[in-house]
This record gives sequence, C-alpha cells and structure tokens, in this order.
Amino acid sequence: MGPKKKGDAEPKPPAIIGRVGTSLKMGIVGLPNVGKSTFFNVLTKSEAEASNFPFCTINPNESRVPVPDQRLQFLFDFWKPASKVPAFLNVVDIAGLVRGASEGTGLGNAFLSHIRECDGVFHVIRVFDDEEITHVDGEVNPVRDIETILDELRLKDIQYVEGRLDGLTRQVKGGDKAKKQEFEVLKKVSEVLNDGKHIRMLEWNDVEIEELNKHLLITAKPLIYLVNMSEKDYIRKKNKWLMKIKEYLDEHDKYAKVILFSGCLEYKLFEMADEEKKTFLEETKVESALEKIIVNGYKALNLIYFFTAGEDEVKAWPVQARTKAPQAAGKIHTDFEAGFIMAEVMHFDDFKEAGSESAAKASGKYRQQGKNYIVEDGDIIFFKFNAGAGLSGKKK
Ligand SMILES: Nc1nc2c(ncn2[C@@H]2O[C@H](COP(=O)(O)OP(=O)(O)O)[C@@H](O)[C@H]2O)c(=O)[nH]1
Ligand SMILES: [Mg+2]
Repeated sequence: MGPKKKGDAEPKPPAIIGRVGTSLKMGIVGLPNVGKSTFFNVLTKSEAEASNFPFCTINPNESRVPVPDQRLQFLFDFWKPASKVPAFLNVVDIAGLVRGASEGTGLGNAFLSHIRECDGVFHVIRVFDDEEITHVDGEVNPVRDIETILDELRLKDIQYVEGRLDGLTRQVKGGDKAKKQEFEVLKKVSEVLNDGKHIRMLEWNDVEIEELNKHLLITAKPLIYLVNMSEKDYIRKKNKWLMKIKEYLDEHDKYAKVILFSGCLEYKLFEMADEEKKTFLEETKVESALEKIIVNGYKALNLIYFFTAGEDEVKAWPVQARTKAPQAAGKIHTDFEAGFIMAEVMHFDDFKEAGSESAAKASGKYRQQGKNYIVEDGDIIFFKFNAGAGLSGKKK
C-alpha cells in the first residue's frame, strides 16, 4: 500500500455506536457492596503511582489513569525526552444500583443518569464471600446480580424509548415524513429491549446507528464484566460461581468480555513496597489484573492512539478508531489539519525492528501518507503541513 492517489474512492468507515470524541469515560457499575469504590481507588491510585504520573483526580468519583503500554515505554527509553505523555482512560465510580432502580428505588434514577453520561460500563460482580460485608439481596449470587443490573439498565432504556415513541407516533401519523426513520428505528429498539436484549448485543446498520446516536441509550454502551474474587480464589483461579457465570453469559451475553480480578489483592499489592511486591508476585505466580482492565476499557471505547516522538517529547495522541490523517493531525493543532500536506508514518513495530528512524527509512518502512490514510494504533507520525501564507512548515 502506497500513498493514496487523488481520485481514489474514499472508503466510508462503518459507523460506531456512541459519542464522538476522545474524552470518553468508563463508568463503574454494579450493586452496592460489590467492591466498586475499592476497585476505583486502587485502579486510579496504583496506576498513577506505578507510572509516575500524579494522581489524576478530576473529582472524587472521576479520575483518569494512564494507559499502560510497553511501546510507549520503549519510546521513552529511546528518546529520553523532557516530556512524556501517555494516553489516559477516564473512569467514573458510580453509586450502586438496586433492583427497582429504574423506578427510582435507592436514588436509582440519578445513578442511572450518571451511567447515561458515560460511554462504556465496567460491570463489577461479586463472587467473594465475606460475612462482614452484607449483600443487598441477602447472599452472594453473581448470576442473579448480573440479571438485576442488566434488567435495570434495560428498563431505563425502555422508559426512555417509549417516551420518545409516544411523541414520534403522533408526528408520523400527522404526516411528518422526516420523523419516519427515527420512528422505525426506535420501534425496533423497543422490540429488542422488550425481548430482553441490550442494544449492544445486536448488529446495526449505518442508518440505524445514525438514529441510535441521537440518543444516549445505556444498553448501547460497551460493557465489560469485572468479576471481583477473594485473594485466595484469584490466586488459584477457582470459584464455584465462575462456571455458572460463564453459562449464563454464553446464553445471554455471548460476546461480552469478562475479566477476573481481586479488589483485596490489588489493594494489598498497592500497599506493598516494590521488593516485597516482586517477591510476592513471583511466589504466588499471579499478575495484577489492572493493566488488562485499563487496556480493555480503552479498547471498548473504540479509542486508539498514535505517537509523536522526538527528543523534546514523546506523546500518545488518542483518536477514535478509523480516524484519517488530517483529523488526527488536528488533535495536535487545528493548523495541522487545515494546512495538512502529508503524514510521514512508520509503525512502532517497524521502528523497533529497524532500531532507528534512518534504518526504518532505509528499509522503506517510513511512508508518506495522504489525506485518506486511516491512522493505525501504534503509528509514529510526523506531520507536514502548510503553515498559512504559503509557508511550508514541518512539525512533529
Ligand atoms: N472480602 C472482600 N471485601 C471487599 C473486596 N472488595 C471490597 N470489599 C469490601 O466491601 C465493602 C464495600 O466495598 P466498596 O468498594 O465500598 O463497594 P461498593 O459499594 O461497590 O463501592 C468494603 O468494606 C470493602 O472493604 C474484596 O475483594 N474482598
Ligand atoms: Mg461505592
């Protein structure tokens, strides 16, 4: 693949359900007392500490955590720049939902509206037993809990969609052709929801997605299950509920991502000194689940990043998947987009293999790309742009 020539048909990327932008957020959702806040705290504190970035509190319930990436670390080590900037995942701790939340039980409506403002969901489920920590529904039963939460999210969307359909039905009957498409799509949405499914579980065409994106439906958001285990169970990777959860999800939420973790263990690791932690991890042969959780959360939001790299700064620039080069350049500066000439691109892997920029160039891995180039995760990019009044500028 060389640079695209003028006149090449522009491929239209498939539409994505969800908001446009790069400051997207994952909300932590679940019943009360399942370990959401513990997870939020340890995630935000330990990741910020481990990577030497200041604790990035936005407000008490919202934080951003650096996205761990060995490629970025490699670039930091290579360039030793004055400024090092990773990508960040925004995370929000949302208060617990209980059965009946969609009808307002336990401030449910307020909490559900917080989920609506997020772009993806970490659904925390509890499989740890602890008599000290009461379970809102009596005893630990993660399958029932998953069902409770999925139902409440779905019922909230049903309320919303039915409200919209009331108005739309009148308008369409009154002959408003412009509303016909929205009406048809929301009718289908309502059927899907009433059939017990979430919007995210189905494939939608571009027209439908265009309509879906006019509404922030909760069940359209990507969802990752985080199974909170006791330390002991997490280390031996065993718990009587795991099979039951798998069976339930195979039947009801087949493509959902499930990640096991232990809030307790993560906290313990966070409090250990480096040496102690190293020994502990070697002896138990366990791994912290936090990196995996962050990376998957970031992916679920359809975010990727490209790098700019040099002696001054090495930085990861978030863009939505399938962003084209000029718009990616626009993340750095609006002038870069307006005066876009070309992008010089080498993929991180090629750079690493070649060992230097010049070696990558010599092996033809440093390519010039035009305005239709779709940026890939891990591209190292050097933009060339026209800096106004006919001046030709070159900028990292
Ligand atoms: N035994 C055990 N207790 C936990 C674990 N995670 C959280 N807890 C405890 O459960 C209680 C509720 O935790 P919290 O994080 O506030 O739950 P939230 O209501 O879901 O935010 C607290 O007393 C925590 O210390 C865990 O993995 N194991
Ligand atoms: Mg909490």
